[in-house]
Amino acid sequence: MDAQGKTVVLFACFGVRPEPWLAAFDQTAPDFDWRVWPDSGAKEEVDYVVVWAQPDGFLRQFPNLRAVLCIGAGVDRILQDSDLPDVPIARMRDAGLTQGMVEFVLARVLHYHRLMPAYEAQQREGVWRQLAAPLAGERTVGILGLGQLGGACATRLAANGFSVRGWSRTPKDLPGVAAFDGPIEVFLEPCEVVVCLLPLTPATRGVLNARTLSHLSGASLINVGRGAHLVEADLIPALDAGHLSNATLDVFATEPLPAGHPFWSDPRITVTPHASALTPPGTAGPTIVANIRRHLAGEALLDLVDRDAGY
Ligand code: NDP
Ligand code: OXD
Repeated sequence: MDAQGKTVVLFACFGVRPEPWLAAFDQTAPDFDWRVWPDSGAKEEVDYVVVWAQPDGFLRQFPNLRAVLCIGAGVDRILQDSDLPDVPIARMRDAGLTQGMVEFVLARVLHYHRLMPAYEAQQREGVWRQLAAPLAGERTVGILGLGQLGGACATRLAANGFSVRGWSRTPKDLPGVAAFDGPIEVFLEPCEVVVCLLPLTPATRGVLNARTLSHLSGASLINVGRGAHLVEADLIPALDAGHLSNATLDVFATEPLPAGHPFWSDPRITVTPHASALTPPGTAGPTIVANIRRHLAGEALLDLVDRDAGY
């Protein structure tokens, strides 16, 4: 709290432009004292930190911190902090973020479903040949992770007529989605397109690897979860072996993807710069403010992270 008794909220989102966020915060909470790292003022005055991609040990420096609010859905980076204070952490759950992810996943699934990679290859060779594409109902799409984002993508793909199956830790009941919580190998077997929307936890790290990918046959992979879900060294061998035909990768073990990395130039791989769903400040700013107001009123934060589960 500052000297005037105002709640102090520090915006410490590394690699994120603060201006659009401050515009959204100013509109919804002019009564808070907003500060932007590194201009935090007195560290003991900071009540809440709005965070993204913070360095290790960063949060420990605020002795009166009451809670941490993440501008992203994935909190793996926060939880990897080896000196994390024992305060509640809220992840982002936002309609704008969800819509962005649904649009990206739908676009890529339709791209593969309607054989666009084959037509693009034909065009490069000047070939005019019609290819028979099945209708959506004959195409099986598997979604790894049926949470806020995976669940929304799964129901949208089902509404578009695809045969959708989804994999989660606990059983789910989503309209038009065959839910599955057994071994991933069995889940993957019939999938022609696989979308990864898992959180990165010790249980999901490296879940897409030579062994699991070998259960696919000519499938397309869309990884929009985290780079470390995929054992990157196993991807090109899986493409060469025909387990995969194509991949869209939005997330990578090292970001930005290093210059000269083989993924940049492989025509079977589409690289996007961790941009499948950017959290929109216009919708997410008010979501964060409403959550802080709840906490100030003595209620538990919404969208609390379960530290034991890791998401
Ligand atoms: P949620 O926490 O809402 O959902 C996670 C889902 O994964 C749940 O269905 C959960 O199961 C399931 N899950 C977790 N662990 C396992 C496991 N070991 N085995 C099987 N299923 C598991 O997350 P969101 O949907 O909001 O986001 C998912 C991820 O997407 C984020 O963590 C982030 O990494 C990534 N993301 C990427 C973005 C990008 O720009 N590329 C943007 C936003 C998010 P259960 O339901 O049983 O708990
Ligand atoms: C997120 C992300 O987790 O953008 O929200 O990666």
